[in-house]
Amino acid sequence: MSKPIKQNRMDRRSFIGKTSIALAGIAALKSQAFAMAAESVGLAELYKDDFYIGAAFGGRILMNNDEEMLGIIKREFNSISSENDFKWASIQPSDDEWRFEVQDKFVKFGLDNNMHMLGHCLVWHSQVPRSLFRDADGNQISKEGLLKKLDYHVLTLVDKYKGKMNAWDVVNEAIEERGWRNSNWVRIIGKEFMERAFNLAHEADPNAHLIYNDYNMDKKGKRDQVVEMVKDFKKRGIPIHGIGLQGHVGLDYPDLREFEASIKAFADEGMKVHITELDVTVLPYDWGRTAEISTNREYAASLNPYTEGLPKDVDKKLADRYVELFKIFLKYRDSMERVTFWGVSDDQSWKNNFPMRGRTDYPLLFDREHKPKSCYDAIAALKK
Ligand code: 9MR
Repeated sequence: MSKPIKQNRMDRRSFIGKTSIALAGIAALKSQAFAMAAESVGLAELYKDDFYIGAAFGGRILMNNDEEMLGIIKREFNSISSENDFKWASIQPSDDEWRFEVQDKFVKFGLDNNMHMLGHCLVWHSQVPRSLFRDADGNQISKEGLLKKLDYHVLTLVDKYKGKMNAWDVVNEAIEERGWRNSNWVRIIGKEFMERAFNLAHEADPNAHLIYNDYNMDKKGKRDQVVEMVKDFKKRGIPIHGIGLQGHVGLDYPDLREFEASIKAFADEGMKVHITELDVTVLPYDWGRTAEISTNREYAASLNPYTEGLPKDVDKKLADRYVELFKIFLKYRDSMERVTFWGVSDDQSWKNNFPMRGRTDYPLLFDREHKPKSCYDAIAALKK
């Protein structure tokens, strides 16, 4: 006996209702399964045809043999940067003293896990030993004296890891919007310290990929200065292979069209492009956006609003921001060599303490319990 139509309709409607609930359930399960699959596959695998996916991490993880973090790094990333240990003050704290313990562990970890490795950084104005710019009597060192120290540092370090370290940030943060940073390097040697560093690194390891790295690269002035330097280096045969855009960004800065314009400008010069220190702060600020290391601010609770967790709407904004960024990176995949996050999990990010100590920020892919966040899922989903 056929059912009355009304009944049928009712049935059908409730069937549709149930089906869509069931389908929504299946979709949720599927996306959960996707997320879990992505988590077990890892971002590096998902992006393997596009660019390296890297992470910077601190030496403590290696010294403590932190298996949980090392496990995440092995699963998710195929390029590694050391957050601090290759900086001049860490690796050569005085003229005749070198420290290689944690650095050797870093390189061994990279080799054992077949990872691309970045040495950060050979020459920077910051994180250098006090004695560097002084002579034996404590006076300002002469140009010749500093050139000797530069040669010794770069040749020793690049030679030691020759054939193992794939790439070096040869010079970090030397160019400003209106010209060269007035650092001790420029004051004592002149701006040719930079080409000297690139030449030395190339001499020590002709196969190493050599990078100039800087922050605020979206700024037109900086972009133009960097392009001018690259053109000049190319003309004079000074070995430079890549440009690193650090990528310490926020939810509302920089204008991503400007960031993209810089990626394009560097790629157009034949440079490989590296996003070297990516993180997205969600915290409010009342200072000029910057990664300038000398910036310091006193703690203000009003600028630390998410101590109890990240509200859903901000979490969504963060995921959307990461998606916008990754869409740009994928657009330039032919020139984009690597996208490296400046840390793995939120609890370990420098952003919690810069430029104001003691805040709770959420800039990275893994949360304080080391679980992948929505932004992780969003980046993974782009490759499905
Ligand atoms: O994240 C790094 C932090 O742990 C150090 O205290 C700081 C000073 O050495 O450097 C941070 O890393 C910087 C990087 O070396 C260069 N670009 C800006 C990064 C954030 O300050």
